[in-house]
Amino acid sequence: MNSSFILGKLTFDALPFYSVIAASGAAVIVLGGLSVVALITWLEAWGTLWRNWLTTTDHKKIGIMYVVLALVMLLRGFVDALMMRAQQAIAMNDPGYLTPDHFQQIFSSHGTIMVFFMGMPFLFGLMNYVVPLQLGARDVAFPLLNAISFWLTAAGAALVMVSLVIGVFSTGGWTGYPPYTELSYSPTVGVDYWIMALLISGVGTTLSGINFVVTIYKLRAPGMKLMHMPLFCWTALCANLLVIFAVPGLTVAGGLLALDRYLGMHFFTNDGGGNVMNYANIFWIFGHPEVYILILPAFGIFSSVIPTFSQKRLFGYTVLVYATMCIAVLSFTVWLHHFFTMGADANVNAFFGVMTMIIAVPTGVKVYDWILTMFRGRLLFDTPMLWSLAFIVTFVIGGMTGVILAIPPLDYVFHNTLFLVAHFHNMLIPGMLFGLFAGYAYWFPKATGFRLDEKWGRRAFFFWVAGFYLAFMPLYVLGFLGMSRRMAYYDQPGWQIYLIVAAFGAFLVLCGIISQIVQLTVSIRDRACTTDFAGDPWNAPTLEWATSSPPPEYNFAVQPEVHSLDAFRAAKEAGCPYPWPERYEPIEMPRNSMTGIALGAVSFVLGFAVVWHIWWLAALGLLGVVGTVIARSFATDTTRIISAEDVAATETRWKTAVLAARGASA
Ligand code: HEM
Ligand SMILES: [Cu+2]
Repeated sequence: MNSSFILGKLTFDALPFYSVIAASGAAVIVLGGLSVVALITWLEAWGTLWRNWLTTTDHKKIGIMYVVLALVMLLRGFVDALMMRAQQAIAMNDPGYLTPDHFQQIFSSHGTIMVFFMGMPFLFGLMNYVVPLQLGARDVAFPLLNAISFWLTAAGAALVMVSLVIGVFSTGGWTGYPPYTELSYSPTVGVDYWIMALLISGVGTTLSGINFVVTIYKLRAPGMKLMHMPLFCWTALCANLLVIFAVPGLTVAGGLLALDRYLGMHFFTNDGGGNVMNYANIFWIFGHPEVYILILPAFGIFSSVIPTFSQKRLFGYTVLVYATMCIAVLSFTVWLHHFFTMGADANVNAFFGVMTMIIAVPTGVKVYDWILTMFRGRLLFDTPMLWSLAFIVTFVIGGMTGVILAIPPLDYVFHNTLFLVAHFHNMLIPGMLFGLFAGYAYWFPKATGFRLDEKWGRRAFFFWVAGFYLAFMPLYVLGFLGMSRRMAYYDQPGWQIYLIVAAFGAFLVLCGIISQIVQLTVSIRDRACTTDFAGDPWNAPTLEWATSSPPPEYNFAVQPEVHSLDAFRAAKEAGCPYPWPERYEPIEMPRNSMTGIALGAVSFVLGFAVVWHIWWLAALGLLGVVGTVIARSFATDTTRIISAEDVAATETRWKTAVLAARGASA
């Protein structure tokens, strides 16, 4: 491709007018973006948005922004999934409605979005909101860095979205394996978009990992030992340690691939002295821990939800903590099971097969602990609990299919078939997404002060679970019938019926997602009836419930003292859940800052310019990154004081509400 100085490789051809489908996708993104902008302008909300959200350094608001980003990306990733399911349902001896190239872009963006721009932001959103509250802390250790991490993640997500309108996305799958993703086989900008999106968001994620580990080690309430932490904090700690050690692997793999593509190096080209197996190893040393980064925090959520809605204590807390640590460590010992068939020695394969199966042991222990927590409990079937129950059953099925894949000779048969696709969706949807939904419903009243509508929540739940089974169980059969993954069309009549059932399942999931959108709307409409300012709607044991809903900016006026596990329950049992100090102290909080959003913006410009080889713009973008950091280093007035009177006023308003709520229930 020719490139000019001004626009690099960017030409009019980059716009998606070559295909109706691509053009409609682009139109949805552009019109969606424009209508959001129009709506904000119409509401005259730019000022509020800027002051209260875009420049915030409050971990709770950053958490909410992460969740919003994740939900938007869930919609995008799901539309991709629906398109693939529709294509495969009709593509029997028929080209269907998607070209093969377009189909490849769709599965690549689907996988990339679901893992990096839906799952990760969703769980970082929940961790952001909840972990400091559960620790009894005022904020995370580095609030500004937290904002920067969020905006870098958003910049990566924006690059993926922009690829829909300007240019193309990668066709190399979510793993981006060379040699296919080398310049000679993938000459378009698609792979470059993929690399830049992952590099930029990867930096954000790594910084976040450091931030959370430091927060958990350093900012626990006075008296709170590590073994007093709620399990969600433990899983967050382990997941973030994995982030620190694993995500740089992705950055290295992506960075080296970029050097191959941009500077003609040969890290991964076999005929140039490189080796593609280096990529497979580096990628999966990241990639396998990544699935535990996604799943461990969800385990933490289930460990909060199940005891609360069984009205019992969590069974086997200590065991669960050690099981979490075991899983975290073991997750680094199994990466080679992702390429059993790529020519390693039989003993090497056997070793990694056994290591893989060993992870089932601590995981199984956890499942027993959850079941024993429910045993003889008085179960309440609110939606967070429903998600947890569906998780336990479905996840066990997925785990068993994982053991099948961990046996190298069987993997020789099943790898690259839809059996594998069925397996990992069977782990990730109940194991991660249902956990995220459970957490969303569980902590929603904390974040907003009112509950989610239960009726629509149940409808969403039933559609999702039925949809999941119909969409993915047929894929196990298709795997047995030998259907490879990533096929745009096929000529085996026996397969089609299963693909039609799977498409119907995806349609049910769509109904589930629509129910969730309705649920949110209805809940906001009816919020007057479900308001819970007092803060403890589920009678829960942990500290995030010991403050108002939503919590004040400073979380706790008086830092709680902790002497045991389940600190808030202990305080309730001792009869003094809410401290009433004689007088309040002024509280110092970080000021807002535009550094985060500015760094996100210039990183986006840098990424976009590099994708299109617009070198002058890339230089400006880089200058912007360095300049923003330097500019920030001159800021001195970075904190502000909330006066003791303001704290007292806020606290009195809340305590009055607590007393009123108690009076109402007594
Ligand atoms: C909720 C409904 C979902 C549906 C209907 C769905 C459907 C699909 C389909 C049809 C494929 C392509 C299969 C093939 O290779 O032929 C796929 C691939 C994939 N999906 Fe999903 N998916 C869903 C949710 C998710 C979620 C929640 C995640 C992750 C968190 C996820 C991660 C992936 C990944 C990583 C791939 C592989 C992409 C690749 O081949 O590079 N999916 N999915
Ligand atoms: Cu793995």
